[in-house]
This record gives sequence, C-alpha cells and structure tokens, in this order.
Amino acid sequence: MRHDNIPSPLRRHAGNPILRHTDLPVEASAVFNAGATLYQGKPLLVLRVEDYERRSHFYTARSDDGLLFTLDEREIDYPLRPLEKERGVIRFDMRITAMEGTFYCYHCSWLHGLGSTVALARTDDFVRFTPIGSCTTPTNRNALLFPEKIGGRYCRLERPEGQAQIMWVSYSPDLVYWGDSRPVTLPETSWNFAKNGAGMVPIRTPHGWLEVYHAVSTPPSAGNYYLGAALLDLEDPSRVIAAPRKFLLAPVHDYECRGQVPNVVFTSGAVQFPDGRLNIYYGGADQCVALATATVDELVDFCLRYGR
Ligand code: BMA
Repeated sequence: MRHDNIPSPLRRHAGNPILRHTDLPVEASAVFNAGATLYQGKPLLVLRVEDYERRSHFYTARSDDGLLFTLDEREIDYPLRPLEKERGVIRFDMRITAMEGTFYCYHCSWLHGLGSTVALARTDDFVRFTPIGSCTTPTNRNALLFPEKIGGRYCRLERPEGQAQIMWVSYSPDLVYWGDSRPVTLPETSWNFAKNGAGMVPIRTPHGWLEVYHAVSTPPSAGNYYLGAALLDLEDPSRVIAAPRKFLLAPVHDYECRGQVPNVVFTSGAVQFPDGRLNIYYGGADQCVALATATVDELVDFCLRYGR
C-alpha cells in the first residue's frame, strides 16, 4: 500500500528479497545486481553470483512470473578477451539491451592491477556470448546501450572517472569506437551528490527517455546508495528534461541495510511488460536481489511532477 506522504511511485515487493544466495543451487556467498530483460516473452535475469573467494560469476536465471527464478545448470561460459586473459578479470553488473533482434550486454570488466573498465557482448540465447570490441580504458563503469540508434548512431550511458562521478552519453557508428561524449548534468542533491550512474536501460516515452539510476550520497550518511529517476531528451540524451530532487528508493529495510556493503540499493535492470508494468530488480546491500514495481506512466508522472 502507498501513502500520500510518499512521493515515490515505487512499491517494494512484499516477499523481498526475492532471491538470496542461500536459495541458489551453486556455491554462493552473495547474489545481487542482476541484468534483466524479457526473453521470449518471459522475465530473464543475468545474476551476479559471488563465490566464497568473492569472485563474481554470471548465471542466467529464467522465470514465468518474474518472482521465482530458476538458474541455468552452468554459469555463463563467457569468452575472455585477450587483455582479460593476460591480466585476469572479474566481470559483473550486466545491463541487457534488446535491440535489432538480439541482446547486447554491457558489464564491468575489472582488470587485475588496472581497475574498472566496461565491455560489451551480444547473445541470442543467454548461453553463448560473443564479445564485441575491447575493454575501455579505466576507470569506467555503469555502461549500458540505448535500445535504438539516436541520430543514426549507437548510444550509451557510462560513467568515466572524473572530478564529478556522473553519467556521460557517448556515440558510436559500429559499437566498437566511441566518442562525441557529453556529460549528463542532474540537479545536485545530498543523496546524489557524490556519484551517479546508469541503472536500467532507458525506456522511450513521449516525454523523453525514462532512466532509473543509482546515486551515492554525501556524508554523514556516507556510502548510501539510492535510486533516482530522470527523463532525458529523445534526440540528445545528455539534455535532462526532468529529474526530481526527490529520490525513488533509499535503503531502509534490513535486506537493504545489512549485508556485504551496508545501505545499498542498486539497480542494473528492469523488465517492462507489454501493459506498461515495470519490474525493477535491485541489489540489496550487495547481498541479495529485491524487486520494486511501478508503471512507466507513474515514473514519468513522478519525473514531470517533481523534476521541473
Ligand atoms: C558500485 C558497484 C556495484 C555495487 C556498489 C555498492 O561501485 O561496484 O556493483 O553494488 O558499488 O557496493
């Protein structure tokens, strides 16, 4: 039930967290930050599963109802790029974009001794993955591909390291070479001041690209991760049309506050159903997978009402 004094339209699922590491049939010390999409009409997640060495693995998990997920028997056997092979890599936080009849997946490739980069792959079945291009230079993270070309070019959100740790938009003719980059300047609040980064793959609406992103606050609540929403211009997504100064979700519940990293809600994927309902999957405290729901219209209304 929602109350009138809560501006956010997001509703947490009553059964949260919907997935804990103890639910999994494989060695797991944590499961969180899942990529999400509809695959053949059904919800699919690519889970970040950490083993007891704190190494990350990708597992595909499939579902009929978006709540109960069954893991594929084997972890994704994801080919290594030459640099990943040379240095050693941990890959995590996949974001899945359905486009051109296939699925493009961005993820973080943390190269041993070099740091965080982002890299892209494609898949048709979430079993076999084909890397596209190389890893970016460090530091870069939180990349995702828009679901259609913008002005004839592919377009991505990313967060390169800078004085301000914020989202940027970049373009590419071929998914390999990227440039023409511009920052996305959101209004500064105490909950998004330290960092922000892309979360779910943006959804086209008549009012702009709807984006749900994560943000990090300033002290005294240091390290808290929040979710926020924004509408970005359809032709130039570096232009913010509406971005509420109110947050969408803050870590409050036990499963969001206690875990590997306390006080974290972090999304890397949502499933949009044909009737406009949206399942936003998010990691709680880098430990479990939780679910919050809203409709696309409710989120757009939230942006327009509080973000201009
Ligand atoms: C970010 C990413 C996420 C993680 C979050 C909170 O930098 O590494 O994978 O969920 O920190 O620890």
